[in-house]
Amino acid sequence: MQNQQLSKTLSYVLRHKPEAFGLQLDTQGWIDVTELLRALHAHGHEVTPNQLHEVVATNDKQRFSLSADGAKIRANQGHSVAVDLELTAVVPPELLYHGTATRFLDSIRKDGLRSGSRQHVHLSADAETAVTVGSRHGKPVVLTVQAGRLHRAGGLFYLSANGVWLTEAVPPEYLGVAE
Ligand code: HQG
Repeated sequence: MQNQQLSKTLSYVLRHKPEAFGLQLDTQGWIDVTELLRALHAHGHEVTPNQLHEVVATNDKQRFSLSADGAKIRANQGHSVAVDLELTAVVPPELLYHGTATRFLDSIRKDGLRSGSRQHVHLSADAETAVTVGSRHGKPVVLTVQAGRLHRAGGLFYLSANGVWLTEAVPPEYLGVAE
């Protein structure tokens, strides 16, 4: 399997559907590396520990982490299965960004940002990243999120191990359209 394909498979297994490979994440989202490689092998994918390490190290968004002893692997964010990433709530910057597609704007103006199938709403620290995120869904548009104000009102913010800001939901009154 090519590295990019392996990265996609890892996202699928570690964020969304471990059971598709007969696997189960632990409470914190970890899977035993040996078990993972065995399960991939059982599904016809030959992946060596070296290739796995290379994909973790070189992944463009640093999507995955290995445990300190290298025995376990997990996704840093993006889960739809319930996991506890043991993130500590932190004070966000005053302004964060959310990239989305223009076709979602009416609904977002009405309901705010919802996490949908994922555990969190994903926010970006800069507008450029948000454009890339939004482009995945169609014609991109970047929304500003008044994160500081929402935090002072009791909203909880987390920073994933790979620099993605996470929060539970953003009500419409905290949103604007970036210039
Ligand atoms: C939209 C990628 C209608 C939301 C990225 C988004 C990110 C609403 C879509 C990570 C809505 C969900 C997550 C509402 C939100 N009405 N649409 N009320 N509230 N939406 O893929 O943020 O490459 O689940 O704007 O870089 O696009 O996978 O979330 O367009 O970090 O590592 O519903 O995935 O990272 O889409 O992306 P997604 P996202 P990876």
